[in-house]
Amino acid sequence: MHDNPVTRRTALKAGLSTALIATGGCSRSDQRVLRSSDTHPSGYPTVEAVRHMSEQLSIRSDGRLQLKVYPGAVLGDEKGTLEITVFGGLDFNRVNLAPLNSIAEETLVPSLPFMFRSIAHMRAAMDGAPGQAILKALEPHGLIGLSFYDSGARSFYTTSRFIREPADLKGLKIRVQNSDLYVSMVEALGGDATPMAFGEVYQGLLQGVVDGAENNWPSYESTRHFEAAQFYSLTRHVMAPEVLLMSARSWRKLSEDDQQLIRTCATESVQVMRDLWDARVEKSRQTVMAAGNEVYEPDLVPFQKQVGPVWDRYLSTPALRALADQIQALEA
Ligand code: GTR
Repeated sequence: MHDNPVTRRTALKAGLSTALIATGGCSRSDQRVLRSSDTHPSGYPTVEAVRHMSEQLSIRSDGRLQLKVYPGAVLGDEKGTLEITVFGGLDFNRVNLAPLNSIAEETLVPSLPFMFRSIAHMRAAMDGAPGQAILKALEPHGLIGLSFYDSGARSFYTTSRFIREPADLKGLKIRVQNSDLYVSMVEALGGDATPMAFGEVYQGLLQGVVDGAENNWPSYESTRHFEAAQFYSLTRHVMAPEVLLMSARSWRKLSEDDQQLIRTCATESVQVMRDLWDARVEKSRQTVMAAGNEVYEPDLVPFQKQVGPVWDRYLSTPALRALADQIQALEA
């Protein structure tokens, strides 16, 4: 369902007819209809933040710039839609940093386990010079980085037991995002890593294709993974943010004024997203706890120690090491 070509075609057609409806049935010659993909459903903070941006764009361009959001992975999973974005078949995309790891190596740095000491540290880094450098690094790869959104902290959940220490991952097949870094991370902690698209994880957990996965509170809750895998251990091992980006091909077709307007609206949507995010984390936690789930708070030090070699492997150049040092040195 998540990556169905028929649904995709229907959605693209729907986008076209919506554009006509929005203009009262006749297309305005100066109107640009832009499309944005998201793997999350309506109501999820990333989707609603881009919708907020879309409203602002429409208001401030007098209806000329229409940004249509396609939630729920109807246009495909993050890896597939990213490829389409690079080729200009999609204008905007909201993805996690993980699928960008194989495209721009700079994105590896904030994706590393235990890179950030807290959410405040992550926000300071991504709002500051390191974040700007990482967004800029996407450009040679056909992508314009617009802004970072929160993604909280990812923690492990399994169908059978709590992860109290790394040894508890032994013998467990853990779903990871499509990134070699996360395969290495789970292996360094002693588990078996299984890369899998987000939309397949729920069935994967039910059918025992995987024994567990890892994600933040809102994703654990919105996907109903919490019903399939009830043992949530707050390892908080990754705080990699989400990113909103544009296809460089679509970008180049816009006037400088429109580019600037898009940048402004994207930047403004960050605070909107953070407010939605903070509220959603709490709501999701309550939903999960109300279902009778329990959580375990492990000592993080053994986990941090065990992923040391992952840092050495992925901080493979002086420039990446310097970026990591810059982030670590930030006080927040
Ligand atoms: C979520 C993230 C998605 C996707 C998903 C996953 O937290 O918002 O963009 O990366 O995790 O695990 O695939």
